[in-house]
Amino acid sequence: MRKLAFLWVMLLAGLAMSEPAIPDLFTCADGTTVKTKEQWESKRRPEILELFRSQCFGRNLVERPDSLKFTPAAPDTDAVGGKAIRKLVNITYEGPGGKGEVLVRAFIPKSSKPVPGFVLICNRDPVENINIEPRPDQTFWPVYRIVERGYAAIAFYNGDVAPDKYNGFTNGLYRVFQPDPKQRNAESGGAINAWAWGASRVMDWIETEPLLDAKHIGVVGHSRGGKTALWCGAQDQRFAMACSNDSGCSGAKLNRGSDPKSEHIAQITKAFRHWFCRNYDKYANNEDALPFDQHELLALIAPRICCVGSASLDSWAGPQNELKSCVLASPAWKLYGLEGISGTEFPQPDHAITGGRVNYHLRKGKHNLEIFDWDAYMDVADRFWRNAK
Ligand code: GTR
Repeated sequence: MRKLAFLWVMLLAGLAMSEPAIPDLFTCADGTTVKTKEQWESKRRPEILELFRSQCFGRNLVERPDSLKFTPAAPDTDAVGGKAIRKLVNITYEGPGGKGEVLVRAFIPKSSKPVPGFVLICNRDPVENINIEPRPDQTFWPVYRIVERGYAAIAFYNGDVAPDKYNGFTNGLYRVFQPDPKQRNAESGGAINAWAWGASRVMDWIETEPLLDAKHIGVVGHSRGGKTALWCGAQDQRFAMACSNDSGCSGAKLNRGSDPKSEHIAQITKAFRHWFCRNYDKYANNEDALPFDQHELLALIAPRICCVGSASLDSWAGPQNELKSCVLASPAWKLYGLEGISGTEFPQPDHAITGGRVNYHLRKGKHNLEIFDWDAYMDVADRFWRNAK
């Protein structure tokens, strides 16, 4: 009897210690296994996208609206000490609930050919961080640095698309396209989905701008903006690169894999109800029931470039589990004969794992977007886009 009890205790302890199974990237819903990029593209990729749509970020109210217009908000001017041209563009759209407007700020280095660049989804105070008159010392969006390195610095404020607060989905994009919030359901998109939609509308403008090289544009975001950059890059294959800075929970960080210091679905869905679709609530304290994990979000970016940046003092975002995601996502790049991440060992602060199309860096310091992070993303872009500049 005692022996039996001992065996039970051992078994339960073993179960508690074993890591919950992380969904396999290549196992389809019907149990078949992906072996080629054709199977990935036609079957598994759409399956994973659909899971993130229906269970996490939610669905779009509209795709590209017919009413979409781009209007200069001011005449173009010289900027960055004469090294760049500043363009301010209003993106407008209309729906049954009225009009919406997003202001794009673009600083494009003067060049004889179309310029590659980065779109920042700015989740911080726009006056402080994406001012139309940038200062040389600003770091969250270091326009001077980006321009000096030969890239266009493009940004918009996420709050122009949808507010970053829970107020019943009655403002921004929701008000324009679904004035009656009672029509929402468990799969209706939340704010992250709305902001990602906004970044795609910025790409719609970029495609019309002859000074920009639309084939070499990265989407960048920090924290909630980083989750958004991944979701945008996953869906919108026009972005050649997606950069997640300190995105953590529901961004690059695996949900499974023990990391008690990091944020989990229960915390994020409680504190930020407006970010996700209601179905996501089902997975609070119930991660094992999730039909996906975050490595699959990264894998949706293949074969394009994916960058994940963490900070050494940002345990809330779970740096180790962000790297694990990169490792588990990498087989998607292999299907294309390309290298995903080029190493698996957790780096020292201020070091990167770089070389393949999935790149990871660990900046020394706190939760923030800094010059070190931008340089890491631009180093990767230099490697792949040298001839584009
Ligand atoms: C935190 C949140 C994180 C992260 C961060 C941010 O409070 O828990 O998921 O997104 O905000 O966006 O700054």
